[in-house]
Amino acid sequence: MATSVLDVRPPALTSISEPLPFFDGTTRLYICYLCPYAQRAWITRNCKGLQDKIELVPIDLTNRPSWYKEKVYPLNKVPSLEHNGKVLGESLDLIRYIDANFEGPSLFPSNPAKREFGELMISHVDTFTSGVYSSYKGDPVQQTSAAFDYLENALGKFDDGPFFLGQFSLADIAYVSFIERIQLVFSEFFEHDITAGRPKLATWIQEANKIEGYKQTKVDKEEYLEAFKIKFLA
Ligand SMILES: N[C@@H](CCC(=O)N[C@@H](CS)C(=O)NCC(=O)O)C(=O)O
Repeated sequence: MATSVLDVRPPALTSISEPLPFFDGTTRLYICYLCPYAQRAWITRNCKGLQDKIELVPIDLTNRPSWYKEKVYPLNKVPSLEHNGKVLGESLDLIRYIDANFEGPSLFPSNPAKREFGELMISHVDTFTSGVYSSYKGDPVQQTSAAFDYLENALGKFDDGPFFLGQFSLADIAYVSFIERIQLVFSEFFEHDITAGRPKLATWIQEANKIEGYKQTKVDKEEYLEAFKIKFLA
């Protein structure tokens, strides 16, 4: 996996930032540093070694440039990818698109059993995240126990590596930015370690943290927790 390029985080563009020269042949990935959906596409770009091929364009979603909605992505969300004269969105579609349409190591195995399980895990991720997010209004530790046990169990499916399909893949990328945030929130606000009694999940997180292409995308803890407080606990 391509890992070694050091990525400097460019400053986020705001409402006073000049429009970019859109559709000039540059491939651009629009993200927000706090957004777990955008982070999926960013990790995929890094892990394929596309730092020089896909320019990272961070947007400040709290003060976004009006040209983003008008000229780039009418849905006004991140992530979006400007590529070959088109703009594509939806993080789970984008990670597949980046994997399939750019050079670099494949992030989805060819083995049919692994592909099938990978599809299953990717199709489950929205159920997982919405279950966890909705638990924040109730008793998160108790209400999410089965959801984390499901992941622990899934991590036992293949034994040729610590990830869902053995090696790090799109299936892990679908989850990792969310688990990162959920782990922070559970530890900070609910004094709970989501990996307690779940050794495979603990190893998965530990091993993901060794992947440079992911490490470079990790959210700023203080900034995220502050934003979380405003959104979920206010
Ligand atoms: N389903 C979309 C969700 C993207 C999304 O909701 N992104 C948030 C930031 S985390 C966003 O852009 N929100 C801006 C808005 O809704 O105005 C995906 O997977 O890409």
